Amino acid sequence: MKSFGENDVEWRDHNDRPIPDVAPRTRWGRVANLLEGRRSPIEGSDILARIAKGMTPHCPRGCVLPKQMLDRPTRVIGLVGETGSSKTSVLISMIKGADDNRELARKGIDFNLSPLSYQAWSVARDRQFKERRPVPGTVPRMTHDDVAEPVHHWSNLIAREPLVVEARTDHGAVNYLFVDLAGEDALTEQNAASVSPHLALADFLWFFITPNLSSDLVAEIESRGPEDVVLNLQDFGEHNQDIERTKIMVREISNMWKRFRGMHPDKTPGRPRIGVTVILTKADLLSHIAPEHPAAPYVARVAPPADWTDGSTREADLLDPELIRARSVETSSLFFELLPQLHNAISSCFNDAMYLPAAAVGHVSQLGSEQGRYYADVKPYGVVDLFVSLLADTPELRGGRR
Ligand SMILES: Nc1nc2c(ncn2[C@@H]2O[C@H](COP(=O)(O)OP(=O)(O)OP(=O)(O)O)[C@@H](O)[C@H]2O)c(=O)[nH]1
Ligand SMILES: [Mg+2]
Repeated sequence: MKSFGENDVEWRDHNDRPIPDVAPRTRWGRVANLLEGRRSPIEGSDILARIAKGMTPHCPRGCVLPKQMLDRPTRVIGLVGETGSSKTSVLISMIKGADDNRELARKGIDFNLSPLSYQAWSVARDRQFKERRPVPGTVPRMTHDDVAEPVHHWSNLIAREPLVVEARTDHGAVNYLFVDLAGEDALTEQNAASVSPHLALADFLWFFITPNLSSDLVAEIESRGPEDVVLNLQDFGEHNQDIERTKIMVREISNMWKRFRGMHPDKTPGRPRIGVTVILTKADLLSHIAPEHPAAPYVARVAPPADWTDGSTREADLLDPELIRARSVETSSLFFELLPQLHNAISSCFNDAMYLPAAAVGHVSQLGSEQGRYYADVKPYGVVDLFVSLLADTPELRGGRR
Protein backbone atom coordinates (compact mmCIF):
# COMPACT_ATOMS: atom_id res chain seq x y z
CA MET A 1 0.00 0.00 0.00
CA LYS A 2 1.14 3.48 -0.81
CA SER A 3 2.00 5.81 2.02
CA PHE A 4 0.81 9.36 1.81
CA GLY A 5 3.52 11.79 0.87
CA GLU A 6 3.42 15.56 1.09
CA ASN A 7 2.36 15.73 -2.53
CA ASP A 8 -0.81 13.75 -1.88
CA VAL A 9 -1.94 15.75 1.08
CA GLU A 10 -4.59 18.36 1.14
CA TRP A 11 -4.67 20.69 4.14
CA ARG A 12 -7.90 21.99 5.62
CA ASP A 13 -8.65 24.88 7.93
CA HIS A 14 -10.89 24.92 11.00
CA ASN A 15 -13.97 25.26 8.84
CA ASP A 16 -12.98 22.21 6.84
CA ARG A 17 -12.17 24.38 3.81
CA PRO A 18 -9.30 23.11 1.66
CA ILE A 19 -6.27 25.41 1.70
CA PRO A 20 -4.65 25.85 -1.71
CA ASP A 21 -0.98 25.03 -1.68
CA VAL A 22 1.23 28.09 -2.34
CA ALA A 23 4.38 26.22 -2.89
CA PRO A 24 3.65 23.16 -4.96
CA ARG A 25 6.57 20.84 -5.36
CA THR A 26 6.14 20.39 -9.11
CA ARG A 27 7.33 23.04 -11.51
CA TRP A 28 4.03 22.89 -13.39
CA GLY A 29 2.14 23.40 -10.12
CA ARG A 30 4.18 26.53 -9.39
CA VAL A 31 3.59 27.87 -12.90
CA ALA A 32 -0.14 27.13 -12.66
CA ASN A 33 -0.36 29.01 -9.38
CA LEU A 34 1.40 32.00 -10.89
CA LEU A 35 -0.88 31.99 -13.92
CA GLU A 36 -4.02 31.79 -11.84
CA GLY A 37 -2.77 34.31 -9.29
CA ARG A 38 -3.47 31.92 -6.37
CA ARG A 39 -2.41 33.04 -2.93
CA SER A 40 -2.32 31.05 0.23
CA PRO A 41 -4.30 32.11 3.31
CA ILE A 42 -1.41 30.95 5.48
CA GLU A 43 2.16 32.14 5.62
CA GLY A 44 4.48 29.91 3.69
CA SER A 45 4.10 26.21 3.06
CA ASP A 46 5.71 25.12 6.28
CA ILE A 47 4.04 22.03 7.65
CA LEU A 48 5.02 23.03 11.16
CA ALA A 49 3.16 26.32 10.79
CA ARG A 50 0.09 24.48 9.55
CA ILE A 51 0.12 22.01 12.39
CA ALA A 52 0.63 24.84 14.90
CA LYS A 53 -2.48 26.49 13.49
CA GLY A 54 -4.47 23.35 14.16
CA MET A 55 -4.84 22.46 10.50
CA THR A 56 -5.27 18.85 9.62
CA PRO A 57 -3.94 16.77 6.76
CA HIS A 58 -6.48 15.13 4.49
CA CYS A 59 -6.20 12.65 1.71
CA PRO A 60 -6.86 13.98 -1.83
CA ARG A 61 -10.51 12.90 -1.50
CA GLY A 62 -11.02 14.87 1.69
CA CYS A 63 -10.73 12.32 4.52
CA VAL A 64 -8.90 13.26 7.71
CA LEU A 65 -5.71 11.24 8.22
CA PRO A 66 -3.39 10.65 11.14
CA LYS A 67 -0.41 13.00 10.71
CA GLN A 68 2.12 10.16 10.83
CA MET A 69 0.85 8.89 7.50
CA LEU A 70 2.70 11.77 5.86
CA ASP A 71 6.03 10.66 7.19
CA ARG A 72 6.48 6.97 6.49
CA PRO A 73 4.75 3.93 4.96
CA THR A 74 1.64 2.79 6.75
CA ARG A 75 0.58 -0.80 7.31
CA VAL A 76 -3.06 -1.39 8.15
CA ILE A 77 -3.95 -4.18 10.56
CA GLY A 78 -7.66 -5.03 10.74
CA LEU A 79 -8.85 -6.68 13.95
CA VAL A 80 -11.88 -8.81 13.17
CA GLY A 81 -13.91 -11.09 15.42
CA GLU A 82 -17.15 -11.60 17.27
CA THR A 83 -18.34 -9.12 19.87
CA GLY A 84 -16.52 -10.02 23.06
CA SER A 85 -13.73 -11.96 21.32
CA SER A 86 -11.20 -9.84 23.20
CA LYS A 87 -9.92 -7.67 20.31
CA THR A 88 -9.67 -4.47 22.32
CA SER A 89 -8.35 -6.19 25.46
CA VAL A 90 -5.59 -7.93 23.48
CA LEU A 91 -4.55 -4.72 21.74
CA ILE A 92 -4.21 -2.94 25.07
CA SER A 93 -2.18 -5.76 26.63
CA MET A 94 0.00 -6.09 23.54
CA ILE A 95 1.15 -2.46 23.63
CA LYS A 96 1.60 -2.52 27.40
CA GLY A 97 3.53 -5.82 27.20
CA ALA A 98 5.76 -4.55 24.37
CA ASP A 99 6.45 -1.40 26.39
CA ASP A 100 7.56 -3.40 29.41
CA ASN A 101 9.65 -5.88 27.41
CA ARG A 102 13.43 -5.63 27.79
CA GLU A 103 14.14 -8.10 25.00
CA LEU A 104 12.43 -5.92 22.39
CA ALA A 105 14.31 -2.89 23.64
CA ARG A 106 17.59 -4.82 23.53
CA LYS A 107 16.92 -5.70 19.89
CA GLY A 108 16.72 -1.98 19.15
CA ILE A 109 12.99 -1.96 18.47
CA ASP A 110 11.54 1.42 19.17
CA PHE A 111 7.87 2.19 18.96
CA ASN A 112 5.64 5.10 19.86
CA LEU A 113 1.93 5.65 20.01
CA SER A 114 0.60 8.73 18.28
CA PRO A 115 -0.47 11.38 20.82
CA LEU A 116 -4.13 10.92 19.91
CA SER A 117 -3.95 7.14 20.23
CA TYR A 118 -2.15 7.51 23.54
CA GLN A 119 -5.03 9.38 25.13
CA ALA A 120 -7.59 6.67 24.41
CA TRP A 121 -5.18 3.80 24.97
CA SER A 122 -3.91 4.96 28.36
CA VAL A 123 -7.45 5.25 29.73
CA ALA A 124 -8.17 1.71 28.57
CA ARG A 125 -4.83 0.45 29.91
CA ASP A 126 -5.48 1.87 33.37
CA ARG A 127 -8.91 0.36 33.40
CA GLN A 128 -7.58 -3.09 32.46
CA PHE A 129 -4.36 -3.12 34.49
CA LYS A 130 -4.89 -0.76 37.45
CA GLU A 131 -8.63 -0.98 38.08
CA ARG A 132 -8.64 -4.56 36.79
CA ARG A 133 -11.97 -4.12 35.03
CA PRO A 134 -12.92 -5.29 31.51
CA VAL A 135 -12.87 -2.55 28.86
CA PRO A 136 -16.27 -1.54 27.51
CA GLY A 137 -17.39 -3.09 24.21
CA THR A 138 -16.31 -1.09 21.17
CA VAL A 139 -19.29 0.93 20.00
CA PRO A 140 -20.62 -0.24 16.63
CA ARG A 141 -20.50 2.45 13.97
CA MET A 142 -23.20 1.22 11.63
CA THR A 143 -25.85 3.37 13.24
CA HIS A 144 -23.66 6.43 13.78
CA ASP A 145 -24.20 9.79 12.11
CA ASP A 146 -20.45 10.39 12.01
CA VAL A 147 -20.04 7.64 9.45
CA ALA A 148 -20.30 9.29 6.07
CA GLU A 149 -21.08 7.44 2.88
CA PRO A 150 -17.66 6.02 1.97
CA VAL A 151 -16.24 7.53 -1.16
CA HIS A 152 -12.97 5.65 -1.04
CA HIS A 153 -10.70 3.61 1.18
CA TRP A 154 -9.73 6.20 3.72
CA SER A 155 -13.28 7.33 4.37
CA ASN A 156 -14.31 7.25 8.02
CA LEU A 157 -10.84 6.30 9.17
CA ILE A 158 -10.71 8.87 11.93
CA ALA A 159 -14.21 7.93 13.09
CA ARG A 160 -12.82 4.43 13.66
CA GLU A 161 -10.26 5.88 16.10
CA PRO A 162 -7.40 3.72 14.84
CA LEU A 163 -4.51 2.99 17.16
CA VAL A 164 -1.48 4.43 15.39
CA VAL A 165 1.93 3.08 16.37
CA GLU A 166 5.17 4.20 14.79
CA ALA A 167 7.71 1.32 14.83
CA ARG A 168 11.38 1.72 14.07
CA THR A 169 14.50 -0.42 13.83
CA ASP A 170 18.01 0.33 12.52
CA HIS A 171 16.73 -0.57 9.06
CA GLY A 172 13.67 1.60 8.74
CA ALA A 173 10.35 2.71 10.14
CA VAL A 174 6.65 2.16 9.45
CA ASN A 175 3.35 3.18 10.96
CA TYR A 176 1.07 0.44 12.14
CA LEU A 177 -2.54 1.43 11.99
CA PHE A 178 -4.63 -0.95 14.07
CA VAL A 179 -8.29 -0.77 13.11
CA ASP A 180 -10.26 -2.31 15.95
CA LEU A 181 -13.73 -3.13 14.67
CA ALA A 182 -16.81 -3.66 16.78
CA GLY A 183 -17.87 -7.27 16.12
CA GLU A 184 -21.19 -6.15 14.61
CA ASP A 185 -19.51 -3.93 12.05
CA ALA A 186 -17.74 -6.81 10.32
CA LEU A 187 -20.74 -9.02 9.85
CA THR A 188 -21.39 -8.33 6.21
CA GLU A 189 -19.23 -7.15 3.37
CA GLN A 190 -21.58 -4.18 3.07
CA ASN A 191 -21.22 -3.21 6.74
CA ALA A 192 -17.46 -3.55 6.62
CA ALA A 193 -17.21 -1.62 3.36
CA SER A 194 -19.23 1.29 4.65
CA VAL A 195 -17.78 1.52 8.16
CA SER A 196 -14.19 0.48 7.51
CA PRO A 197 -13.44 0.68 3.80
CA HIS A 198 -9.73 0.87 4.74
CA LEU A 199 -9.95 -2.86 5.59
CA ALA A 200 -9.91 -3.39 1.83
CA LEU A 201 -6.37 -2.02 1.98
CA ALA A 202 -5.37 -4.13 4.97
CA ASP A 203 -1.84 -5.50 4.91
CA PHE A 204 -2.67 -7.72 7.87
CA LEU A 205 -5.87 -9.23 9.19
CA TRP A 206 -6.11 -10.59 12.69
CA PHE A 207 -9.05 -12.90 13.30
CA PHE A 208 -10.00 -13.31 16.94
CA ILE A 209 -11.42 -16.71 17.80
CA THR A 210 -12.46 -17.79 21.29
CA PRO A 211 -13.22 -21.29 22.65
CA ASN A 212 -16.73 -19.94 23.36
CA LEU A 213 -17.53 -20.38 19.65
CA SER A 214 -17.98 -24.12 20.04
CA SER A 215 -20.92 -25.29 22.15
CA ASP A 216 -19.20 -28.68 22.65
CA LEU A 217 -16.12 -26.95 23.95
CA VAL A 218 -18.11 -24.68 26.25
CA ALA A 219 -19.95 -27.75 27.63
CA GLU A 220 -16.59 -29.46 28.19
CA ILE A 221 -15.12 -26.43 29.99
CA GLU A 222 -18.29 -25.99 32.05
CA SER A 223 -18.19 -29.60 33.19
CA ARG A 224 -14.61 -29.32 34.42
CA GLY A 225 -13.79 -25.67 35.06
CA PRO A 226 -13.90 -23.86 38.41
CA GLU A 227 -16.97 -21.88 39.43
CA ASP A 228 -15.78 -18.45 38.30
CA VAL A 229 -15.05 -19.83 34.82
CA VAL A 230 -18.47 -21.53 34.60
CA LEU A 231 -20.28 -18.37 35.71
CA ASN A 232 -18.29 -16.31 33.21
CA LEU A 233 -19.23 -18.59 30.32
CA GLN A 234 -22.89 -18.12 31.19
CA ASP A 235 -22.59 -14.35 30.84
CA PHE A 236 -24.49 -13.13 27.75
CA GLY A 237 -21.45 -11.51 26.14
CA GLU A 238 -19.60 -14.80 26.35
CA HIS A 239 -22.16 -17.31 25.10
CA ASN A 240 -23.48 -15.02 22.39
CA GLN A 241 -20.61 -15.99 20.07
CA ASP A 242 -21.43 -18.00 17.02
CA ILE A 243 -19.28 -20.14 14.76
CA GLU A 244 -21.40 -19.73 11.62
CA ARG A 245 -21.45 -15.97 12.04
CA THR A 246 -17.67 -16.01 12.40
CA LYS A 247 -17.31 -18.03 9.20
CA ILE A 248 -19.47 -15.48 7.41
CA MET A 249 -17.37 -12.65 8.83
CA VAL A 250 -14.12 -14.22 7.57
CA ARG A 251 -15.58 -14.84 4.13
CA GLU A 252 -17.11 -11.37 3.83
CA ILE A 253 -13.89 -9.62 4.76
CA SER A 254 -11.97 -11.84 2.35
CA ASN A 255 -14.46 -11.08 -0.45
CA MET A 256 -14.22 -7.38 0.21
CA TRP A 257 -10.41 -7.49 0.19
CA LYS A 258 -10.28 -9.47 -3.08
CA ARG A 259 -12.85 -7.29 -4.79
CA PHE A 260 -10.91 -4.10 -4.07
CA ARG A 261 -7.59 -5.70 -5.00
CA GLY A 262 -9.00 -6.89 -8.32
CA MET A 263 -8.50 -10.54 -7.42
CA HIS A 264 -10.78 -13.27 -8.75
CA PRO A 265 -13.32 -14.37 -6.06
CA ASP A 266 -12.07 -17.97 -6.25
CA LYS A 267 -8.41 -17.07 -5.73
CA THR A 268 -6.92 -17.36 -2.25
CA PRO A 269 -4.75 -14.44 -1.18
CA GLY A 270 -1.88 -14.81 1.27
CA ARG A 271 1.55 -13.47 2.20
CA PRO A 272 3.21 -11.23 1.16
CA ARG A 273 0.13 -9.34 -0.03
CA ILE A 274 -1.87 -10.04 3.08
CA GLY A 275 -0.62 -11.54 6.34
CA VAL A 276 -3.42 -13.28 8.20
CA THR A 277 -3.08 -14.28 11.83
CA VAL A 278 -5.71 -16.31 13.61
CA ILE A 279 -5.55 -15.52 17.29
CA LEU A 280 -6.95 -18.13 19.66
CA THR A 281 -7.94 -15.72 22.39
CA LYS A 282 -8.98 -16.47 25.95
CA ALA A 283 -6.49 -19.35 25.65
CA ASP A 284 -6.61 -19.69 29.45
CA LEU A 285 -10.02 -21.37 29.06
CA LEU A 286 -8.41 -24.24 27.15
CA SER A 287 -6.60 -25.55 30.22
CA HIS A 288 -9.96 -26.85 31.46
CA ILE A 289 -10.51 -29.39 28.69
CA ALA A 290 -10.16 -33.08 29.56
CA PRO A 291 -6.74 -34.78 29.22
CA GLU A 292 -8.38 -37.38 26.90
CA HIS A 293 -9.56 -34.69 24.46
CA PRO A 294 -7.67 -35.00 21.13
CA ALA A 295 -6.63 -31.35 21.49
CA ALA A 296 -5.15 -31.83 24.97
CA PRO A 297 -1.52 -32.52 23.88
CA TYR A 298 -1.48 -29.30 21.84
CA VAL A 299 -3.09 -27.34 24.67
CA ALA A 300 -0.31 -28.48 26.98
CA ARG A 301 2.29 -27.15 24.53
CA VAL A 302 0.81 -23.82 23.46
CA ALA A 303 -1.77 -22.61 26.00
CA PRO A 304 -1.19 -21.22 29.49
CA PRO A 305 -1.36 -23.85 32.25
CA ALA A 306 -4.37 -24.05 34.59
CA ASP A 307 -2.48 -22.24 37.35
CA TRP A 308 -1.33 -19.47 35.01
CA THR A 309 -2.43 -16.47 37.07
CA ASP A 310 -1.49 -18.04 40.42
CA GLY A 311 2.20 -17.25 40.21
CA SER A 312 3.52 -19.84 37.77
CA THR A 313 6.88 -18.65 36.46
CA ARG A 314 6.37 -19.82 32.89
CA GLU A 315 7.27 -17.17 30.32
CA ALA A 316 4.33 -15.50 28.67
CA ASP A 317 5.97 -14.95 25.28
CA LEU A 318 8.49 -16.69 23.04
CA LEU A 319 9.74 -13.42 21.46
CA ASP A 320 11.71 -15.26 18.77
CA PRO A 321 10.10 -15.24 15.29
CA GLU A 322 11.37 -18.77 14.52
CA LEU A 323 9.91 -20.19 17.75
CA ILE A 324 6.70 -18.28 17.13
CA ARG A 325 6.43 -19.85 13.67
CA ALA A 326 6.91 -23.30 15.21
CA ARG A 327 4.21 -22.50 17.77
CA SER A 328 1.94 -21.45 14.90
CA VAL A 329 2.16 -24.96 13.42
CA GLU A 330 1.14 -26.53 16.76
CA THR A 331 -1.60 -23.96 17.28
CA SER A 332 -2.97 -24.66 13.82
CA SER A 333 -3.30 -28.34 14.77
CA LEU A 334 -4.93 -27.35 18.05
CA PHE A 335 -7.36 -25.09 16.22
CA PHE A 336 -8.23 -27.90 13.80
CA GLU A 337 -9.03 -30.25 16.69
CA LEU A 338 -11.22 -27.63 18.36
CA LEU A 339 -12.98 -25.98 15.44
CA PRO A 340 -12.34 -27.98 12.26
CA GLN A 341 -14.94 -26.27 10.09
CA LEU A 342 -13.76 -22.80 11.02
CA HIS A 343 -10.17 -23.87 10.34
CA ASN A 344 -11.22 -24.98 6.85
CA ALA A 345 -13.21 -21.82 6.26
CA ILE A 346 -10.20 -19.66 7.09
CA SER A 347 -7.77 -21.73 5.01
CA SER A 348 -10.08 -21.58 2.04
CA CYS A 349 -10.19 -17.78 2.30
CA PHE A 350 -6.51 -17.05 3.04
CA ASN A 351 -3.23 -18.83 2.36
CA ASP A 352 -0.56 -19.47 4.98
CA ALA A 353 -2.34 -17.97 7.97
CA MET A 354 -0.40 -17.87 11.24
CA TYR A 355 -2.14 -19.32 14.31
CA LEU A 356 -1.23 -17.99 17.73
CA PRO A 357 -2.66 -18.45 21.22
CA ALA A 358 -3.21 -15.37 23.39
CA ALA A 359 -4.93 -14.22 26.53
CA ALA A 360 -5.30 -10.50 27.18
CA VAL A 361 -5.46 -10.89 30.95
CA GLY A 362 -5.06 -14.66 31.42
CA HIS A 363 -8.23 -15.21 33.37
CA VAL A 364 -12.01 -14.74 33.19
CA SER A 365 -13.61 -11.67 34.73
CA GLN A 366 -15.93 -12.22 37.65
CA LEU A 367 -18.90 -10.37 39.04
CA GLY A 368 -17.94 -7.89 41.76
CA SER A 369 -20.25 -6.38 44.33
CA GLU A 370 -20.34 -2.77 43.11
CA GLN A 371 -18.56 -1.89 39.93
CA GLY A 372 -19.67 -4.82 37.81
CA ARG A 373 -17.15 -7.32 36.50
CA TYR A 374 -13.50 -7.31 37.53
CA TYR A 375 -10.36 -9.43 37.12
CA ALA A 376 -8.92 -11.07 40.24
CA ASP A 377 -5.53 -10.87 38.53
CA VAL A 378 -4.11 -9.67 35.21
CA LYS A 379 -1.39 -11.75 33.59
CA PRO A 380 -1.41 -11.62 29.79
CA TYR A 381 -0.20 -14.53 27.68
CA GLY A 382 1.22 -14.52 24.14
CA VAL A 383 0.30 -10.91 23.39
CA VAL A 384 3.81 -9.56 22.80
CA ASP A 385 4.41 -12.42 20.35
CA LEU A 386 1.67 -10.93 18.19
CA PHE A 387 3.69 -7.74 17.96
CA VAL A 388 6.95 -9.64 17.38
CA SER A 389 5.44 -11.62 14.52
CA LEU A 390 4.08 -8.40 13.02
CA LEU A 391 7.54 -6.82 13.15
CA ALA A 392 9.06 -9.97 11.60
CA ASP A 393 6.48 -9.77 8.79
CA THR A 394 7.41 -6.17 7.92
CA PRO A 395 10.28 -6.16 5.41
CA GLU A 396 11.09 -2.46 5.96
CA LEU A 397 12.06 -3.19 9.55
CA ARG A 398 14.39 -6.02 8.54
CA GLY A 399 16.18 -4.13 5.83
CA GLY A 400 14.27 -6.00 3.13
CA ARG A 401 12.11 -4.65 0.36
CA ARG A 402 8.41 -5.10 0.17
N1 LIG B 1 -11.07 -15.87 29.67
C1 LIG B 1 -10.60 -14.68 29.35
N2 LIG B 1 -11.46 -13.67 29.13
C2 LIG B 1 -10.95 -12.46 28.79
C3 LIG B 1 -9.56 -12.23 28.67
N3 LIG B 1 -9.37 -10.95 28.30
C4 LIG B 1 -10.56 -10.40 28.17
N4 LIG B 1 -11.54 -11.29 28.47
C5 LIG B 1 -12.99 -11.06 28.44
O1 LIG B 1 -13.39 -10.77 27.12
C6 LIG B 1 -14.50 -9.86 27.12
C7 LIG B 1 -14.53 -9.04 25.87
O2 LIG B 1 -13.35 -8.29 25.66
P1 LIG B 1 -13.26 -7.10 24.58
O3 LIG B 1 -11.82 -6.80 24.49
O4 LIG B 1 -14.18 -5.99 24.92
O5 LIG B 1 -13.77 -7.80 23.24
P2 LIG B 1 -13.94 -7.15 21.79
O6 LIG B 1 -13.61 -8.23 20.83
O7 LIG B 1 -13.15 -5.90 21.70
O8 LIG B 1 -15.52 -6.86 21.74
P3 LIG B 1 -16.31 -5.73 20.89
O9 LIG B 1 -15.57 -4.47 21.02
O10 LIG B 1 -17.66 -5.67 21.59
O11 LIG B 1 -16.45 -6.23 19.48
C8 LIG B 1 -14.29 -9.03 28.38
O12 LIG B 1 -15.55 -8.89 29.00
C9 LIG B 1 -13.37 -9.85 29.25
O13 LIG B 1 -14.04 -10.30 30.41
C10 LIG B 1 -8.67 -13.32 28.94
O14 LIG B 1 -7.45 -13.23 28.87
N5 LIG B 1 -9.25 -14.50 29.28
MG1 LIG C 1 -13.67 -3.94 21.32
